[in-house]
Formats: sequence, C-alpha cells, structure tokens
Amino acid sequence: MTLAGWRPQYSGKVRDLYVPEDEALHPGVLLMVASDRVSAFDHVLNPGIPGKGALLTTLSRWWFTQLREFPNHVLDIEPPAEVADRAMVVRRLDMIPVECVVRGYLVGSGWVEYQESGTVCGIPLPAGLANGDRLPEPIFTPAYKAQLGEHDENISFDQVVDLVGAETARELRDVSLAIFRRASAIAENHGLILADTKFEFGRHPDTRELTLCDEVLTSDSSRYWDAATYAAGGPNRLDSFDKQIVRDWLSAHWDKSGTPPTLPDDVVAQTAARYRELIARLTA
Ligand code: PZK
Repeated sequence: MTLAGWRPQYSGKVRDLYVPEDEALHPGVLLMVASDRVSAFDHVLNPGIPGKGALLTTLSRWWFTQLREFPNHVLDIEPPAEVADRAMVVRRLDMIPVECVVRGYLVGSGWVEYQESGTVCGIPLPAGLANGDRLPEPIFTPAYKAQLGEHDENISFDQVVDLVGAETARELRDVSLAIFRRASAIAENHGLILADTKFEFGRHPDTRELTLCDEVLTSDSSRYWDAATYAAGGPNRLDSFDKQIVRDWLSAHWDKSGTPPTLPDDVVAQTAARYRELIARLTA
C-alpha cells in the first residue's frame, strides 16, 4: 500500500513497516501497519479477515496503556488517516534479536519439547504434566528469530547470554516475566487465561533504556483461553481466541501441500467475531 510521506521498508506475513520519506520531519520513527491478512501453517490465506488489522491494533494499544509502567516504543504521533485504525507510529529502536516467550501453561512447542526431554528451553519441569496443564509458575522460554521461511527455534537461557550478554539476558527474562504476571492478572479478572505470549524488546538509541516494542498481547502473539471452558475440561478447553477456527477448518479441508483453499465466508465471519469477543471481554 502507498502512503504519502512514508516509504515501505519491510513486509511481513501480516504487517508492514514504513520509514518516513523525509527523515528530518520525523527523525527516528517507524510506522507499523497491521493488515487484514491471516496466516496459518506458514501460508498467508485468502481472503483476509476484514477488520483484523484494526482489531489487533486496538488490542495492542490497549495493552500498552495497561502496561504503561513498562517503557514502550509507541509515540503520540497520528498515523496517516487511511490506516489510522490499524497503524502505530513507533520509535525506531536497536532491536534485540531474541523472541521473549513466556509460558504459564504447557502447550504448543513447549509441550512438544517437554514430551521429548521433560524440559522447555532446557528448564526442567515436574514429571507427569499433560498437554495444556498450568505450570507451577510462568517460565521464560526464549526463541531465536529464524531466517525468513524458517521456524523460530527454542533456545536456552545460556544461549540468550551468548547472544546478548548476561546482563541483558537477565533483564529480558525478569521484565518479560513481570509483564506476563501483570497481564495474566488482568486477563484473569476478565475470565480469560493468558496461556503464553511473545514479547520483543529493543533499546532506545540514546538512553539505551530497555523498551517493549512490536505488538503486545495480540491474538497473533499470544494464546488466550476462556477460563470457564478450560475449567470444564472438555475437548474445547484449549480453544484459543485466535485463528483456531481457520486452522481447524484448514486441517479438515487441506492436506497442507500446495496452495491452501479459499476460506469460506462463515469461517472468516466466525474468526472476526472471536477477535471482537476477546477485545469486548478484556476491555469490559
Ligand atoms: C522492528 N519488526 C517486526 C516486521 C512489522 C514489524 N521499534 C522498532 N524499531 C526498529 N525495528 C522494529 C521496531 C518494532 N516494533 C519490528 N522488525 C523491526 C516487524 C514486519 C512488519 F510491522
């Protein structure tokens, strides 16, 4: 998409990053634009989910406000009007190349590693845990950003130390756990479980302050469960407020080779409704 005054710098699967055309006008800033694109099983699907970019941006902005005691990259500068509801102007930071994943529950790649080794990112866990079980306490389970097209790889705390140094590694872990605890408590107050999430951090170019960036606690970066459904323990207990509906439909209608099929209208509508429900519940 072309935006007057902004030059596209990088397009991810579902978001786009722009830099100011005139750096003197807006020094040290970036424009992050969330699209309606949805990805699953490493493919961007058709059609998109109408309103997804705006819904996830609303959620991210809301969380940044809730978490304002933690320094973040959001600037009080209006994005271009055409994308105002799905964009944020942010401070350009020196990014730290570690995905700061925190898990309160054992699921996904954590569950996979646990079954093989009894650990997650090298952290030993109690024996006998089942898929989706609550962990005794939240754990920091970092991942290293893979090359384009590869999956992020779970790494140990010692590998984080090798990548960024001992002091930054400790700071990333402690701040990630602190934010997760705060966010989990808020989610719990609204009948939601924050199962896990991924934060990214950078440093302010001048002050070197560790700064929360990227999107925070959206359905693309986090797993939310309904607390009542989880407690009831049925087959849906781990259904998340994300593209679960899309994944389930694709699994039933596609062998995961070649181009994925077009999503039917009802799958698109139900997914959009699920995103709206998450926001409605959290912000109620
Ligand atoms: C930055 N990404 C991820 C990829 C997106 C976002 N504050 C920042 N300063 C410098 N770089 C980044 C950020 C942030 N956030 C974020 N890559 C670099 C990314 C594609 C599209 F919107």
